Amino acid sequence: MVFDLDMIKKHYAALPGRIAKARKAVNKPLTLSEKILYSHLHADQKLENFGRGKSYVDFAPDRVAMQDATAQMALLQFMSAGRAKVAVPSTVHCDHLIVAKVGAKDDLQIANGESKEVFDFLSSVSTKYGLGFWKPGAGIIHQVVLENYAFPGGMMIGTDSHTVNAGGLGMVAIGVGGADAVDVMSGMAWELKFPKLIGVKLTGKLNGWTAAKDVILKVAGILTVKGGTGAIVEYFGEGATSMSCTGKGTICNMGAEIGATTSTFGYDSSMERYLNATGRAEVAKLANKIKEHLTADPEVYQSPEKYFDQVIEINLSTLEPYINGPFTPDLATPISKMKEAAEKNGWPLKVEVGLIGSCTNSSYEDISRAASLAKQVSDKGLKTKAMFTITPGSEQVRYTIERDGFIDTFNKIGAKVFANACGPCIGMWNRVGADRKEKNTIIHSFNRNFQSRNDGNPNTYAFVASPEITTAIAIAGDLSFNPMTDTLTNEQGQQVKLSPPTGDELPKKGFDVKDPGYVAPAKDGSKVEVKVDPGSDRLQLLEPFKAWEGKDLTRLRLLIKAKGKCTTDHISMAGKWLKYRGHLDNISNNLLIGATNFYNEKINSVRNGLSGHYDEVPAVQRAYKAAGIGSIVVGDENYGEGSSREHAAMEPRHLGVRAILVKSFARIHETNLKKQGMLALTFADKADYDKIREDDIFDITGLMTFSPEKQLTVVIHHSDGKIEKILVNHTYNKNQIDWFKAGSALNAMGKSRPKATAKAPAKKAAAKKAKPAAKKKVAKKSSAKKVVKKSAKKAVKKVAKKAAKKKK
Ligand code: MIC
Ligand code: SF4
Repeated sequence: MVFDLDMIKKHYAALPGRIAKARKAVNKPLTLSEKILYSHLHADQKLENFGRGKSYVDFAPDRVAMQDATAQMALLQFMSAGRAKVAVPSTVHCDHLIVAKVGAKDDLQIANGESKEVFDFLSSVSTKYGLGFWKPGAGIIHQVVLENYAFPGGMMIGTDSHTVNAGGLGMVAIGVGGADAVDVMSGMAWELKFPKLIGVKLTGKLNGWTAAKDVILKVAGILTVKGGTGAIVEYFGEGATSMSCTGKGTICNMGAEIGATTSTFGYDSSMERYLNATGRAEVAKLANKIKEHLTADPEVYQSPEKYFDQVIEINLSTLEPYINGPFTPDLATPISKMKEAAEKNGWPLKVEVGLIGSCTNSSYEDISRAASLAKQVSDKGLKTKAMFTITPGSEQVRYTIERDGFIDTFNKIGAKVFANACGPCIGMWNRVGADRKEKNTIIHSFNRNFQSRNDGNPNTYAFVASPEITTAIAIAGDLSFNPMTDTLTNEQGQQVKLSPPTGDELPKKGFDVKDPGYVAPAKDGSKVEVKVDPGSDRLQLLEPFKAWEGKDLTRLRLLIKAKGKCTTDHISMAGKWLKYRGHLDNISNNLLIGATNFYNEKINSVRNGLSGHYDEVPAVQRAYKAAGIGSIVVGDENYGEGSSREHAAMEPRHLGVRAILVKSFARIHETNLKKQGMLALTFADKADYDKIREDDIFDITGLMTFSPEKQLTVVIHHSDGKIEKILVNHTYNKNQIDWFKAGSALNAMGKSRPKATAKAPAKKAAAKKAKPAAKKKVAKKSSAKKVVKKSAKKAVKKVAKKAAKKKK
């Protein structure tokens, strides 16, 4: 089945004309990224030669994808938009809420029970508002998108940072927070600062042990976790065209780990083969007709340095496999240097678990190549030393690899096949013994390896590698094993070598699947009821955030000065907390519980400025909130790196933090903060980070004349009576300043909480007492007893009136 073929046809018909106009405006040959961006300008956006890294531009993406953990918040916001249907094709994918423990069948059954309320909510919202719904077990969002929806030259956004995976099929696909998705689903423009462009020229050809994953592991080593910020990475060259489409997907996927806005590849025969194999020959045919518009103009790839802001060249013929980590995906070590690096740094050499799969690496090619190694275990009389797990990316891949005997091969080495879901990649892994917090090593073919991410144990040293290297190292049980040079001792005491992996790019007998797990929306959704139980601890309707009070912010306390890496996993942990992604108050109990306090180097232990005592971060912030005192969070470089989860912005907003002041931000998180009405500020002089003391009190001034490119001032009142003033930068444009003033982007749009659409009482907690947050079990059924503020009631009435007027 080909989804949304008419939309693709329409886009392709208009493409040559749009590109010609853009070329005229830019007045030089165009990169692929520019062709896609310029051909997706919003109808109200004037065409001009946009400044890369400067101009804010309004776009009209073709589609939206959301996964269950972020879709809850996105759809709760969308429901307030007052629309009967989504404005562009949109889908919801249930993949993040399935705990990997026993194996696919049992785990799925448990998740379907435990998260029934959430899945029911998502499926009823989907059917009501016209979104395609992929039920639990159907697969991981990005694999399902690649198999069904991605198309060359298209543009999409998704509420997950790895939406960028679709660049493997020649799209510009960008990860965003839920509020951005609401804009596009509501038919509004989607704003993005026009990206800079990084060109990566791939020469040579992958061979032997090297896989597509090694390209991005190497690029991550070159560019680091923030080197791609604000840029699109465009890959080209003979090395690009000789690679499989899913391999390209892997490279684009992990572009999220270098902070890139997205990555992409020009249309080529590998994409045509993939479209054909996944039942979309019609799309391939259409794409073939306008081929030259689905890649850069020839001059660009001939002299890339003239057209890209930065060019990197990698020779695939000589590229070595890499292993990145621990704790950060950009710490790249070529496999031949791993022994030395591990010994020098004290990384445990014994590997406990090897995990393959995830949205990054679960293509047929990946699995078949890994299986060719697993097969050698029995052929060569070996025994696998580490535990081994597989999380297939989609039911289509799982069904096909089972049919082709690969699952059997993996079973023979004692592997566990988990559900087609995120599982261990996002801490949904009930790993036996993880609570003992022992120092140990694991290796996986996922994309991220932040501390505690996979199993909640901060002492798990997680390394990222290709599925091939992950499998070889799991067989050896040794991080320093280099399959290209080292031998293993088999059961007979002989020294044997693993032969390089082999596999098929696509299944020879074609893909197959019985139930792909797709549910189409109702033709007429108007009668469908969306229920949110007011006593639920999983779902909570949203209350509009308060508008700015119209004056400078004063007497703010310091909640935390975070030291070093502070990713969204540190700000709003996943794992068991994924459960509360639809309930803002409950999930706020994980606010910054993973961040390190600069002053005592402890995690989740900060000074309460009112009592002088140390307590957990959410508890301290709730105390400030109860006392009506605002606060600020101070952070280091690339604050908010990683995920698109807007909870990391909504939680501090909900609990009364007013500003986040850091050395630098990751793109999605900075936008999420702006969207939720927070102040996202950066030190004009990074050394001022050192001026912040634990018991300081802050004023933020200049807000009365808050305007683009005009610095604000933070006045620091030290406890010894000394006062220092520091300048802080921001990147708000006029529109975004309006969001701040209105309290959030949603407020600024004149949208508010659902009334006509959702079946739930209008009442809801507006005020809560301070409570010992993280320790305490999230209160069940507490909402029913919550206090209802008059102002909240008024707001609801107002909205209801507005909605009624609109309907007329
Ligand atoms: C991740 O890989 O960190 C996630 C979980 O997929 C997130 C989304 C989320 O937090 O729900 C992401 O990458 O955006
Ligand atoms: Fe899921 Fe992991 Fe991919 Fe995020 S990176 S979508 S958690 S598989």
